[in-house]
Amino acid sequence: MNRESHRTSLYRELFKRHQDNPILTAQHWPYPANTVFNAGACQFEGQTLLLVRVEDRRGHSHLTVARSNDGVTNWKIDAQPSFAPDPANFSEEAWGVEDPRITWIAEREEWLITYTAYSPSGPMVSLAKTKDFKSFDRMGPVMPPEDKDAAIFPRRFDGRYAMIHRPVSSGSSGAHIWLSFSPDMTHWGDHHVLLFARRGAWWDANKIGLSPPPMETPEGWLIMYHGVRHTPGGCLYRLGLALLDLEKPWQVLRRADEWIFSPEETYERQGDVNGVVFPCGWILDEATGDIRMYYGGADSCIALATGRLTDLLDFVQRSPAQPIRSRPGIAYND
Ligand code: BMA
Repeated sequence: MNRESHRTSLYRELFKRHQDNPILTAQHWPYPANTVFNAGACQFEGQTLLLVRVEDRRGHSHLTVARSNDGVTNWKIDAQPSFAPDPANFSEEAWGVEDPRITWIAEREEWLITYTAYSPSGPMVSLAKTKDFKSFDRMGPVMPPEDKDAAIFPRRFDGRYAMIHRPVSSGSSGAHIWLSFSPDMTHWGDHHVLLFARRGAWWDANKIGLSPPPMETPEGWLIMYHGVRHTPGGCLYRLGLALLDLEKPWQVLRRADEWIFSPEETYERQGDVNGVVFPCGWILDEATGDIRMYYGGADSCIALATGRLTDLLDFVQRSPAQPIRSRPGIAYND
């Protein structure tokens, strides 16, 4: 047992790494790639579908679909980029498209993809929709730079769509998670902070961002987010949990104090960017309550870890309650 697994074994393990990790690397790719990582995930036509961020050897990223029957093995990967940057028509994609999150919008019977469009003015949030993961209909950028780590809720609240995202401003004391609303998915407003980055020694001090899309559960919206800890040895990306009210998603009910997942294995600690676990997708099996979390390891591979919804809810429900907000727009910072 190495030092890292010894350290973990003292805590309750909410997500268990798959023994075949990493499950996808650039070596699996049907065309040249530098790295593959940070994939959106969903269950589509009976298969697990990953929308994988692929970085080429210019440093620019595009997205490519990979499908598997069991979500672990025998991935069928599109022979070419499935969603390549289109800078001629969408100049905000000049430096690539990154980190997709996928949401099924039942009332529209289509998948919504939020992704980072890397523009020369900085990263911004863009939207695209698809019904088949073959053709994609861009809806354009919806948040100016710098903004990323966005995902749409699968349903409306009082007639409005809601999106979580992470703007960064030079004048603020940190990079926090925000919530915004829209009547049409094009025009967004009513912006306010949902979760503040903590300060000082906390694992989620100064910079946080949403990881996979919010997951609807009977107890509320389950939120997984990453916290970025700056250390003399570089950054550490770790994951934590929060719970939002089902009908008032601006109300944070619970926020766990401790991280629940952290770079430990070699494929998480060493790569193009050391010390990163970065999930953009998780899939709940409604029948069993099992959750599969797909995450990028060290910006160099895709790995899988599984947990149980009941364990996650139990953990987050025992976490500190958060201040009551009577309406969106009111936020508190400690
Ligand atoms: C974040 C994002 C992720 C990346 C992470 C670590 O800012 O850009 O795509 O995995 O940094 O490099």
